[in-house]
Amino acid sequence: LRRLGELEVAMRSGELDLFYQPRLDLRSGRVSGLEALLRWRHPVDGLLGPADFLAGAEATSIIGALTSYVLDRALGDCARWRAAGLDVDVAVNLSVRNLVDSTLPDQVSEALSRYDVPPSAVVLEVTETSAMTDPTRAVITMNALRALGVTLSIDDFGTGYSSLAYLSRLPVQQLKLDRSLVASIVDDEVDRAIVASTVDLARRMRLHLVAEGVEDAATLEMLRHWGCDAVQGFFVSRPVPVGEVTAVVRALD
Ligand code: G
Ligand code: G
Ligand code: MN
Ligand code: NA
Repeated sequence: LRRLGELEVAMRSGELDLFYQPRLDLRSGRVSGLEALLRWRHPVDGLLGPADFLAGAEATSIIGALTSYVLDRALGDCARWRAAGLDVDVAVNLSVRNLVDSTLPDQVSEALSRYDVPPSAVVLEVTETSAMTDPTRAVITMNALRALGVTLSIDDFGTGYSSLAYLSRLPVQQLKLDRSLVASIVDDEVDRAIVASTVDLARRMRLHLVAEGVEDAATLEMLRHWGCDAVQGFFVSRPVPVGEVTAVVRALD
C-alpha cells in the first residue's frame, strides 16, 4: 500500500516503463505484433512487475489513470515502429475496472487520433474472468471498442470457467491460450488434447488463436502442425525494453 501512493507519482516522474514481447505469426514467420507489459523502475526496490503493484491499483480508481498512461505510451511506440517500416500491431492489457469505465472507448479513440495509428494496429486484451465479472457492462464497453475497429482478445483463455460457446458471443476476434495449458502439451496427453481441440474450434469459429508461454521448439512445432495462428513466449523472445524492439523484430524477421 505504500507503493500505491507512490504509483501516481511514478506515472508523472517517468518511473513506469513498458516492456514489449513479440508475437510470432506462424504462417508468415514474421512478428505480427508486440504486447505491452508494464514495469516500474522503483528507486528503492528495483525493477518491479505487475505482480508487485497491479492488484493494489486495480482495487482503486488508479487503474483508470494507469491504463490511460499505458495506452498513450503503447500507441505512441507503435506509431514510431510503423513509421520505421515495421508492419506490427500493439497489444494492451485491460483490467476488469476498465471494462466498466464508460470513458474507455473515448480514451482509445483519442489515442488513435493523437498518434495516427490505424485501429487495426491495436489489440486490447481482456481476461476471461474480467469479461465475466459484470458481463452486461463489459459487453457494452467491448461493443463500443469494437466499433472503433480495434481487435479484442480474450487473455488467459482456458483458465476461467466460461465455455467457448459463451465467449464466442462476446465481440472478440482473438483468443490467447494460457501458458499453463501450452507449457505442458509435449508431456501431458490431456493438455495436448485440450490445446489441439481448441486450435480446431478457434479455426471453425473464425477466431485468431495465439498460444502464449511457448518455451521450446518442440512446443512451437506441435502448435504449427495443428494450425495455431501465432505464438508468444520465451522461445521466441522475452519481453524487452522499448529501445530493443526494432532490433529484436528485425532479427526475428
Ligand atoms: O510480465 P508479466 O509479469 O508482465 O505480466 C504479468 C501480468 O500482468 C500479466 O497477466 C499481464 O497481462 C499483466 N499486465 C502487464 N502489463 C499490464 C498492464 O499494463 N495493464 C494490465 N491491466 N495488466 C498488465
Ligand atoms: O497474462 P499475460 O499473457 O498478459 O501474461 C504475460 C506474462 O507472461 C508476463 O509476465 C510475461 O513475462 C510472461 N511470459 C511470457 N512468455 C512466457 C514464457 O514463455 N514462459 C513463462 N513462464 N512466462 C512467460
Ligand atoms: Mn496479456
Ligand atoms: Na495470459
